[in-house]
Amino acid sequence: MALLIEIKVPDVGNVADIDVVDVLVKPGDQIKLEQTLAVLETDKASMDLPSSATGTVQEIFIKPGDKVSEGTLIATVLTGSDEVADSKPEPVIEQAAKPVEKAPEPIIAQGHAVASKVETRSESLPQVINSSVPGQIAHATPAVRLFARELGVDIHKINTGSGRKSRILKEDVKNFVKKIMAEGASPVGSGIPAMPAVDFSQFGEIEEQQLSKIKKLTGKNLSRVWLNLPMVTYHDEVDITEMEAFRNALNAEKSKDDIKITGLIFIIKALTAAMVQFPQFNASLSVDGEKLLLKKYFNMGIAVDTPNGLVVPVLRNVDRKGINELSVELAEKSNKARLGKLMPADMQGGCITISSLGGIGGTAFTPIVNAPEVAILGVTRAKMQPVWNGKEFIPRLMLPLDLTYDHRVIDGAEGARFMAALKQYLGDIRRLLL
Ligand code: CAO
Repeated sequence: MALLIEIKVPDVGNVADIDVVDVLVKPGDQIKLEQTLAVLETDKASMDLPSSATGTVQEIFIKPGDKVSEGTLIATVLTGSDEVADSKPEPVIEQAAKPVEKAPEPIIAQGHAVASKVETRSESLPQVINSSVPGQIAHATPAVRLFARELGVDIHKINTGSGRKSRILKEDVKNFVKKIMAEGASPVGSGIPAMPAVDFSQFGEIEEQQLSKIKKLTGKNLSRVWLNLPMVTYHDEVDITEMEAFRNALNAEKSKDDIKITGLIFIIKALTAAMVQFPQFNASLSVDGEKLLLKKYFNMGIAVDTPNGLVVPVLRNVDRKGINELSVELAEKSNKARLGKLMPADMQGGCITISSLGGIGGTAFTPIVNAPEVAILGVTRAKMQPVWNGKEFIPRLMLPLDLTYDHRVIDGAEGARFMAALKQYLGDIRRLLL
């Protein structure tokens, strides 16, 4: 024989005006014994209201936002007589949960069974219903939600919990953080919303191409630097007419098989001299941001464009090497880089980096500091320009330079002075002997 069961809020220990957080069923739904009908919440507890019968929901009398008390009618369920629970369902207790002192009793209202499951938490945060996955509703207790909040994790991003009925447990939050950290992204910190996924195929044909390992690693590192360092880029240009004449003269003396000297080698020497003069450019900031770690060695990273992406081999002790030796070493390292044969040691220990796009073109750009270094020098294409000498315009070869620095370490004036010194060395390379 079919019975109409009224399901009411049970005795929850003298608490009135309990918030209805969610209603999980609707009229017409087939529900099973113990299926959660609604989620209620006080400032100290979150409660699942499970059904005490199997049957069809006839009517729902509450909605989210309502306030209910003991005895409030929740729903009516049409059921066969043998489908009514005759024993008290077990309360759902999760990690960090404290059961109520007084266990909730099944309530018999108008001859029909109403059961309850109560969980009490010491925290006062509301329970989270994770609705980020359509068709799947996961819960997290206030304790877990508090834990997630303390770590800055948006609990809605955790799709499924490993607890009963897909509840999100502390362990799930920990695993989520571990996964994000392993992927190198910040789960929290920046609070920057993720880019939305776009289905480009709706606009036309597309092709998917895997990024190279180097590109993926570089991308992560650059994003990390971008988010951590307040960077400033200072632009200037230097007259390298004399330097270029000297370089051409040196190259003219070389035989066909000799390695030619490129302008970059002079830039390496001039940059080294400027770092000797301004030691704060040959330094790294301690992780706690309290100390400057000054380096007494001079190793220079050179950004090299390769088919697989950007790599930065390091030339060591550039202060102790001459123009010819550095030319050979740069040629060797950049060839090795292009063949993908650099060893990790070849790319470690840099003090500052040069990124030269001069062979390609450009008038200026804003390179990103290769942290924990504190500065990077960008170079674009030198070109002949009319320069006013007080009486007339004369053609001079002008080289654009872009100095990006970590503003936590380098002040604007220091950056400008450093650039002025660099220009002096490049403008008159005899000064490198001083
Ligand atoms: N202005 C004008 N011409 C320049 C120049 C400049 N600033 N820099 C280089 N050139 C010329 C060279 O003299 C050479 O000319 P010739 O062929 O007539 O001799 C030509 O451009 C090619 O030079 P190069 O690039 O082979 O040699 P390099 O020593 O200047 O640079 C290297 C070496 C390894 C830095 C470079 O090959 C390279 O890979 N650059 C790309 C770096 C990069 O991708 N940076 C982006 C980083 S993003 O942050």
